[in-house]
Amino acid sequence: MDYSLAWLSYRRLPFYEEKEYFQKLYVQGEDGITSSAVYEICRGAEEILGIRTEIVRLPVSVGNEKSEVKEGIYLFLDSNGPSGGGYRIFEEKGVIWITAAEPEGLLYGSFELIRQVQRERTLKGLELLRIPENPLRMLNHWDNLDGSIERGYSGKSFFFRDNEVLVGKRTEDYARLAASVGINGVVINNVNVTERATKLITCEYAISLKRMGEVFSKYGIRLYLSLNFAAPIELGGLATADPEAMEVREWWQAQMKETFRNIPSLGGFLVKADSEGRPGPFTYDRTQAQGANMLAEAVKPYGGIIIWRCFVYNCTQDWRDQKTDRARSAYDYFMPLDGDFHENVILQIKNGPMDFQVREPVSPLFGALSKTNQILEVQIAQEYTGQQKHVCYLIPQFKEILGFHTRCREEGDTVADIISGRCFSRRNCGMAAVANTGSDSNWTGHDLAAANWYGFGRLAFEPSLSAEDIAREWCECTFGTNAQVVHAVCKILMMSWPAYEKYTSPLGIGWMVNPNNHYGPSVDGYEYDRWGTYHRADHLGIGVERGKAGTGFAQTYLEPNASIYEEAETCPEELLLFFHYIPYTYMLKSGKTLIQHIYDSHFEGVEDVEKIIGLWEGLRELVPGEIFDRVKLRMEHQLESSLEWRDQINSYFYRKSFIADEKGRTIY
Ligand code: GCW
Repeated sequence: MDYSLAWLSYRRLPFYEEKEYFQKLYVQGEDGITSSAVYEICRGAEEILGIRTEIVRLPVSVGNEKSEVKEGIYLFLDSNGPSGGGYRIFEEKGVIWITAAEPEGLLYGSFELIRQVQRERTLKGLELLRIPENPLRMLNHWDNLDGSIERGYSGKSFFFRDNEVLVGKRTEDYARLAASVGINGVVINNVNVTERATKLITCEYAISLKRMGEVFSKYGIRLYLSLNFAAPIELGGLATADPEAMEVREWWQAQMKETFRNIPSLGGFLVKADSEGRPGPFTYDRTQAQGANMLAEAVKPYGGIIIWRCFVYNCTQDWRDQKTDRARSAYDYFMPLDGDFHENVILQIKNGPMDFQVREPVSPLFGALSKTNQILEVQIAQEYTGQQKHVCYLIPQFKEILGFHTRCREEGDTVADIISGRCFSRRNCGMAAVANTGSDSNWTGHDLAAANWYGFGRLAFEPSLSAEDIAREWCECTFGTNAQVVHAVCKILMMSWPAYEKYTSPLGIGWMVNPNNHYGPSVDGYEYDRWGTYHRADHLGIGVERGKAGTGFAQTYLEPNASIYEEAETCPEELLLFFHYIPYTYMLKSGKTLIQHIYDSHFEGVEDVEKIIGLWEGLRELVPGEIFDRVKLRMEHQLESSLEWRDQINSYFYRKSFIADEKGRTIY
């Protein structure tokens, strides 16, 4: 096999006192998902404990009678048990019960049980009740049919090669990994659907996609596709893709009938429309709701859903234009449509109003939209956060986003409350991450980037887990329970996002990356470009004025957030330059001027990378040599890159401001 199984690469435990449970596994039901649960327990027992588990099939009625119960593990479907993928695991008198209302719960419970063993936890007296908070927990792959991956940093696609769909062992292992952390939906192709990818909905790809759907289904994962809004023109030869035109509606209805017949397990579609050159309803003077609803009607007979992205903005802005604000656009386009979308439409909203920067405020759509299904979109592909060459554990960032109080009501108003459906009593909602995987042998390029994949799934399932807990879990599953390793790796992970933020663009301003590839520093790279991504630095100060005197973006938030962001004095400092133009001499709460903060944080960021390397160095004999070397190499590169960031940013602002570093350090 030319790839590892990441956190499912089991290590044999020489001593584990509670092996005996695994001698026998009692199971009811023979559906695909329950069979996967059985397989996972047996595989874990064999590889970790060296035990060949005997499987005992039970008639559906047995299991309730506790007197008949013998030692072992029971996978037990119980209509009164936790539903929605939830499960209960408990140990009682030598028996481990995994109970759930649906097979998905049994599968998640089985993975959890194996995780307990991997982490060398005792099973005696175990009592866990877990119910996933977010109904949809999705990965979005930006994989192209030729095998390339847009913003992919881990090799080629394992879904496509040379315009063919690949279904094989790796598909299955991918499904195992994704399901083990609770993922239940996967979009396999890029949201930018062009050329051949438009045909994924046709008969041409029916056989392989049907198989892929089946492989996924066995692991409780639904297959989704991205579609091209202009398909009626490109595939159907129509003159228009106007969502209100009868021939267009009929074309989609006929096509969807065929597509769902070909791929019965299909969950629906993800759509990027009217964004960065992609076609959409705006061409025909129709709203985003008219476009989405037309597709929703076509997929409705098959139980399909339409996930419609809100990443709609003017990408041909002039830098002199100080009024147009990309940050406002999703809000301005979608807020007036609240309540207009069909029940099987979900709006997918990027976490921030710009584009996955290291620091952004939360999108103001969260909390404002109250009559619309919503998915929060985050990016674990580290497009703007070091491209999986730098270690940057993003779960702490996601935790902050989920915990943000939108103020849409007194209590239960956080982003987590909204996207789970609790806040506005909705069912079609959840979380999606732009995936960070590829055909590299470790799946994610940087071995430590796997913590973001693992962590995203775990967090989407259980948002109350802390970033530290998730780091520890991932680390113990991946590297074992050696305290020194766990301590150092968790420390590295927890330091990494703040470190990246310190040595890149300051206080929420973002960008300052090289255009196109988005890697490495280029302070003015986007300043005079058309993408609406400015820092507005001059010789007196820096920042985009987004209060009332500027673009007014701060006012899109609900009170008191709007007032808090409106004034520089109350604006959280990590977002200061996102919301305000600030003089270099402005005094921050730390007692430092803005310019001194820029210098200091950039020196600190590099020092943090040095510390990270020191921590990793200490693990030379304690983690597999191949992984040690691979990570070390990337960290050395990260150090170089962070120095480049530090020096370019510091020189730029020194030269603009003419204010010297108080500490007299070298600034070129
Ligand atoms: O920021 C941009 C990325 C594009 C991406 C787009 C999006 C898939 O640079 O590569 O396109 O976001 O989210 O649609």
